[in-house]
Amino acid sequence: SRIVVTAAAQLGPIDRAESRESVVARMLALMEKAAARGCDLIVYPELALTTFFPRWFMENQAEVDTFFERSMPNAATAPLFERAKVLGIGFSFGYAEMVEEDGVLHRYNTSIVVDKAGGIVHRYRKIHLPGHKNNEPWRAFQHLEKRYFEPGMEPFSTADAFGGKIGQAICNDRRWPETYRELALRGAEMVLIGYNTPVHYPLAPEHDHLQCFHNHLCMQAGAYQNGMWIIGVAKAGKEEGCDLIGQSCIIAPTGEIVAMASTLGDELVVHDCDLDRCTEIRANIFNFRLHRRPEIYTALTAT
Ligand code: CDT
Repeated sequence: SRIVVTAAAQLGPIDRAESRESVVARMLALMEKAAARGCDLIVYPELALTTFFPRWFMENQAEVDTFFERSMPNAATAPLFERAKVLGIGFSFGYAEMVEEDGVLHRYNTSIVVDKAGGIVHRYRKIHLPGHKNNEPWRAFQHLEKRYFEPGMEPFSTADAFGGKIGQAICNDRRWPETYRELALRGAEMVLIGYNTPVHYPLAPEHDHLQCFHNHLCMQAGAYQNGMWIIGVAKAGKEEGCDLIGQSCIIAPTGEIVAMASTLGDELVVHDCDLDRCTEIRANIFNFRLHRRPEIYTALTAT
C-alpha cells in the first residue's frame, strides 16, 4: 500500500477586510492539527488567502490587483512554508497569481502543491473560468472570473509527489468530465480541488437547492469513472453576505465519500488515502487500455 494521510482543510468565510496574515494564522492552526494527526498533506481551498473577490465589479484595476500575489512564497505566506517544513507536512492552496512573462502581465486563478521539503512541485492555472466579463447589476452578486483572470493555457498535469502522481483542478473544473479523464490519462492518482461555490446561481435559481448535490455528484463520478482519489475543499459559510456551500470531502477511487466536513467553518477532515486502491477500479471496470474506445470518440476533441 501507498498511504498518503491527507487532510481536507475547509476554511470558513473570509471578510474583505481580513488581512492575509490573519487568514494564514487560521491556515496554520489547521496545519498544526493536521500534523498532530500524522498527515502527509493538507489541502486548502481555491483563492484561500482572501475573500472571493470576483463577486464584486471593480473598475479600478489597482483595486483588483490588491487581491493578487506577485510572488510565491511572499511575506504573508512565508510562515506557511516555514512551519510546514518544520512539521514535515506538504500542502496545497489556491491564490490569485499575477506574473510578468515577456514584459506582459498575466493574472491567473492558480493553485500550487508544496512537498514536505518546502518546494513548489506543482502549479496549476484554472482552465474552466465560469461567470461573465461585464457588470450585470441585476444579479444579487457578480461572478467576474472571466474579467479578472485569463484562462490557464497549459494542459492538466501531474507531479510525482507523496509517493504517487498528484494532479490539481480548481472549482468549476470539477463539473467537467474532461478534467478527470485528462488527469487520469496523465496518470493522476489523487486530484486536489479547492472551490468557492455560492448556494445561489443567478442564471438558474431553481437549481439553488441542488448545489450540494451537484458538488458531490460530479466529484464522486469523477473519482469512480477514473479510479482516483479526490480531495474536495470548500471555502464555506456566509462570506460578505453570500452563502457558500461547504461539504469538503475525501472521495475514494470507488466514488465513496470516506470523510466529510460537518460545519461551514474552519474544519479539518482526515483520511488514510491508499494510492494503490486506484487499481481496484483501473484494473477492472475502467481498465482504459482494455475497454476504452478513443478511436470512436472523435467528437470529444473536435473544436
Ligand atoms: N469558483 C467557482 O468556479 N465557482 C463556480 C460557481 C458557479 S458558476 C458562476 C462553481 O462552478 O462552483
